[in-house]
Amino acid sequence: MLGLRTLSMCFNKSTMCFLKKKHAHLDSLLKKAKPVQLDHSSRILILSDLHMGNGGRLDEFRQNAELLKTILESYYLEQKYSLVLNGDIEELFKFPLKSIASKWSDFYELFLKFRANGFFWKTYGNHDSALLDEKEYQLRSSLVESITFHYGKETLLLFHGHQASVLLWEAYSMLSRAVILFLRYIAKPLGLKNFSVAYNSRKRFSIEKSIYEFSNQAKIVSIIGHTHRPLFESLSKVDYLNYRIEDLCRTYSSTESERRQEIGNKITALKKELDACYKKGKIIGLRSGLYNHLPIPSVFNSGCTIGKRAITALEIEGGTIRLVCWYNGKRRPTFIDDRDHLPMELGDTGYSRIVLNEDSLDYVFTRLHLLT
Ligand SMILES: [Mn+2]
Repeated sequence: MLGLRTLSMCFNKSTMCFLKKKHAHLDSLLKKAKPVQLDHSSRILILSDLHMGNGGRLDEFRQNAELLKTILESYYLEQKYSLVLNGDIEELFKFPLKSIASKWSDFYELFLKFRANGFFWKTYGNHDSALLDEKEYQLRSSLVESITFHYGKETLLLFHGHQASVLLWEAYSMLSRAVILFLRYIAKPLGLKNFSVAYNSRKRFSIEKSIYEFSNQAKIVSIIGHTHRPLFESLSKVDYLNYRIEDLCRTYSSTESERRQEIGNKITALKKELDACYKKGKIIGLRSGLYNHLPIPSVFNSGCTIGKRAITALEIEGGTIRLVCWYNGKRRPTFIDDRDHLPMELGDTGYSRIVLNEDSLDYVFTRLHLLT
């Protein structure tokens, strides 16, 4: 009995220690972040996980490169947005920087143009932290580990997200060179994909959860990338659909009969989309929900730009934060019809943007303070 109790106490103690250590990393990101002041005229685009390669078959960036270039040039630059690239921009696990920089040099020039609109910052992730050793790197003066946006008295912290995994973080700092060489010369020829955290849903969940706990404790909003899964107000797509359906069911019963058909149709469409998510989840091990209680809107994730059909991104415009999706009109993702917002076509480019979710920062922080 005593043995078991001692064992469990030791276990709890080491778990606590582990959590403390994990949060200490995140805390230091908050302390040493590059500060940026937001105001009512701020316009900021946040992208992450481009995973740029050498333009060859294994380059995951390639398929959406044209789409990304077009929207940066013809939309965000023109609309006076500043730019944050939130980590894993270069895929240095698979390709040497030289080959990436020579293939995509026009993107480097394009990124730097955003300085004229306000700023251009770039955080590093686990796949491109080796940039710190590159003296000749073209975007070196924009490279930081974390950024804070100051919105009135409130703080938003931007970082890639891999720092939440202590084991990963420590392993990388000790073994990074060996890991990089292994991945570049052994994993690449074999076409191994599974080494990336993006493909492991349990790891993904534990990283999101620890950033969620940290953010709630510090009463800040964290904006991350890394897991390749978009989050808005701490909710994944599955969580969001669940809430929407519940909400519509409630509305349905209190609505006069003429409008019920329309709401009923919407519920059916959302239900179909949700079922499709669960079906897919069987294969990729999708986990719904970070929590079983009231969600606190403290974690946002921009998703990635290497999606099969689309690019997701976060926009901040004045006091509003949005999750948006850009796609090629010919290869339209299936969910688009069920949303409240209508897609906007970008001139005659064939590309469209749709707002997946949007809220005011005042609401986000009010809810954060009321519920933590
Ligand atoms: Mn990453």
